[in-house]
Amino acid sequence: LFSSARGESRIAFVHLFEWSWNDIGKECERQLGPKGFTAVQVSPPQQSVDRSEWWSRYQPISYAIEGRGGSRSEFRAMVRRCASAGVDVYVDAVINHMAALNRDFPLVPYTSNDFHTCRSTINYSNRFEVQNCDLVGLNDLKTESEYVRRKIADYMNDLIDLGVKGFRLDAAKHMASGDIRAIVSKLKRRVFIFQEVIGAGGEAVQPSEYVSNGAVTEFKFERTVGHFFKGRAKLKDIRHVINSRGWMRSDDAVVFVSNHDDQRQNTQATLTYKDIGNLYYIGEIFSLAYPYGYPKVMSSYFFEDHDQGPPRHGVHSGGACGREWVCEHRWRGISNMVEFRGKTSGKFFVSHWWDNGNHQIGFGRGGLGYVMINREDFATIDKVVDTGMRQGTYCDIVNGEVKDGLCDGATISVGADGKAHFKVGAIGAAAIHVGSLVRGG
Ligand code: AAO
Repeated sequence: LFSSARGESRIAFVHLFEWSWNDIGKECERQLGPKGFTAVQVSPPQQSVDRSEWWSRYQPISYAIEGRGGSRSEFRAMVRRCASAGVDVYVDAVINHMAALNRDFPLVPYTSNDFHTCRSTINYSNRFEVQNCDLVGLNDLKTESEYVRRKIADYMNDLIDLGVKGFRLDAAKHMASGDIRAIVSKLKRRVFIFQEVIGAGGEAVQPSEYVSNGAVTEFKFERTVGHFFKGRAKLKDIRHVINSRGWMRSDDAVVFVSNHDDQRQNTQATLTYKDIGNLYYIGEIFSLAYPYGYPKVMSSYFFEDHDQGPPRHGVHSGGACGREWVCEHRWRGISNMVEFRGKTSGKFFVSHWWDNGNHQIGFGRGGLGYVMINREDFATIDKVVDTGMRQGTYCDIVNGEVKDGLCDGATISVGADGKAHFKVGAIGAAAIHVGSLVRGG
């Protein structure tokens, strides 16, 4: 029913966490459209409890489009601007529960009858508890009820009317897969659905139950990238782990290096902008180069405290990127790798693998692109490898930018035999693709 995660045009998307609708509209025009981002995931747009913590957005009190992100008309304007720039908008849909208040939400309306009655802490080995008890005290909606399903579908259809093209279903594990199917079947147009289901061995509810409804988050990817790039295993072995037994099919998987929860609470296992050196950067470059899943780039704000809400000023009103907002998606190697992923999408497989037996790897994408990643702490890469690419001079898009057909930074020459010489410093990367050819051979 729903197209797979890697449909023709699903290249990569960005989560502009806590960005305002006005800022997102501008960013679609300035950055996301030109770099070929397929879509942007926006923070939950429905009315929620009025608190400063970022997580207040995950406590709905009604389905009106209003709150910290901006007004309904600003939301509509954002969707239009993004659409003109060729960028879809995905909404983070909080539909499993309402705020941790009394079970009475007159603005929907929901009354106590519309909620489950179990309020105990969830034991994840018990399916009933996962899907019927309150998640961290949040009032759990009776998603098996026709009335509740209709109210949720009305909310999502309202967003579809505003031009929204996809949804992240928050806390999907806490809704029965069949309930999600029933809600999705009420939607008026075909949209991209991806469900947040954190897979964990031994739990009663598993991600595989949800693939029939749409794509699903594959947290194994995040953990694997974290594990290898934090240096806990030889990077050369990462290709034997990704997409191995027990992983979701690539077409069903939404993947990321880090998300808004794990960058706060799981930093031992997850790479984030806070990792010292360029670890997050090269992890993200790897993820965008590696043909598995539909990648989402996390775009954060600087924070110290887990609960800390977003900067008071938006990106374009005094809270600039690099000062209050991290804006990982603008880092040259990350935004240019989105372009790389687009240009190489026709050859969605790994070719021309090279490694040094340790933490240096290189791989091609069937002649459309080649990437070198150096995760050694000290050793540089100084190596001639077979890239499988056509002869020519290419701009290294991690270390340069193509402007008017010229490269303003480092270039890589591929010979008639497909071989090229790479020099890459410790914790660094280089990448070329068919779109970065600056002089033919
Ligand atoms: C806030 C306060 C709470 C208060 C509550 C109500 O922080 O103290 O009780 O209000 O007043 C966000 C925040 C919450 C916040 C909430 C509402 O994160 O702190 O609560 O808004 O304002 C489970 C769910 C998963 C969920 C995750 C947080 O399955 O769906 O918990 N994520 C989404 C959003 C998230 C949001 C909500 C849902 C709620 O992304 O931002 O909450 O709308 C295991 C289980 C997972 C479970 C985690 C955490 O995971 O498998 O299912 O996620 O534990 O409990 C390794 C393990 C893995 C483990 C993971 C833990 O990876 O392998 O098994 O670590 O991180």
